[in-house]
Amino acid sequence: MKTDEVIDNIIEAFVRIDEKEVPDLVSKAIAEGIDPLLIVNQGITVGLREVGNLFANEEIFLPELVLAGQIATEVNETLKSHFSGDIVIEKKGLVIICTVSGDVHDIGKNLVGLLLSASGYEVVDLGRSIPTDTILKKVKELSPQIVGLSALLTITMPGQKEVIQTLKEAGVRDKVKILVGGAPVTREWANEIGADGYADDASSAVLEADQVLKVDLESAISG
Ligand code: B1M
Repeated sequence: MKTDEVIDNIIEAFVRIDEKEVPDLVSKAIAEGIDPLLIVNQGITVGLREVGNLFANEEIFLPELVLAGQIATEVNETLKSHFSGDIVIEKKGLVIICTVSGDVHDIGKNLVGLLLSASGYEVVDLGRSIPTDTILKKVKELSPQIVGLSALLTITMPGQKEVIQTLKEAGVRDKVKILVGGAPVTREWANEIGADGYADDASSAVLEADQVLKVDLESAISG
């Protein structure tokens, strides 16, 4: 079967919220040698977004949304081993990552953490719905190079801004780069709140992390 067809089948199985078919198709895709990144970015992510649209249009309801989330979490666990291990590297830096306060969505954040870790970052995942004070405490305690903040709800996006403000007030904002993302988050929003980087998917998050740290390195050299 062609890659496109396999990916389309995964999306369709997500839309049907088929808890047996999705994991089966993902395992099959892996066995056929399809790039796990493609499965994540074009299969699982797109499938879940379609599910989100059905929910928004009241064609499905909360129990189905919960089930779709569980299916994706399970499948991502299976994919984990296909990301880690094959690339090894000296550590590029420490990243603290979490979903902001009031927001329990963690599937995208987990994927971002997974790819950052597979590409050489040490990742400390604080979890989901993490209070701003906890993030500040961890920044002071661990001195990471990057803080990654995920938000999936429009009403929790201001939580990203609050973290930046809080780090500023505590005098640690300049010691760390802030990377933001999540479905409703845009580059414009990232600029508006004074984040250093933004990414719209997990692979771009790795590139963006590399980018913000390289810029830092260059300014250190020129300074
Ligand atoms: Co909810 N939910 N949800 N949900 N959910 C959305 C986000 C929604 C868009 C669905 C919809 O109505 N169309 C909508 C938000 C509307 C809005 O705010 N504008 C919504 C809603 C309303 C809700 C509830 C309020 C529903 C209710 O209770 N009535 C509730 C809120 C709970 C809360 O947080 N307080 C809720 C709950 C849930 C579940 C728990 C059932 C479940 C989450 C399970 C879990 O995460 N463990 C869930 C799900 C599954 C979704 C959808 C369908 C899928 C989200 C997802 O995992 N996508 C979602 C629909 C959508 O997003 N369009 C929806 C797949 C994932 C791989 O993509 O998370 O976008 P994503 O991550 C991507 C990028 O965004 C980026 O990279 C990731 C990988 O490619 N990225 C980053 C993410 N974080 C990043 C950080 C970075 C960089 C990139 O740097 C640090």
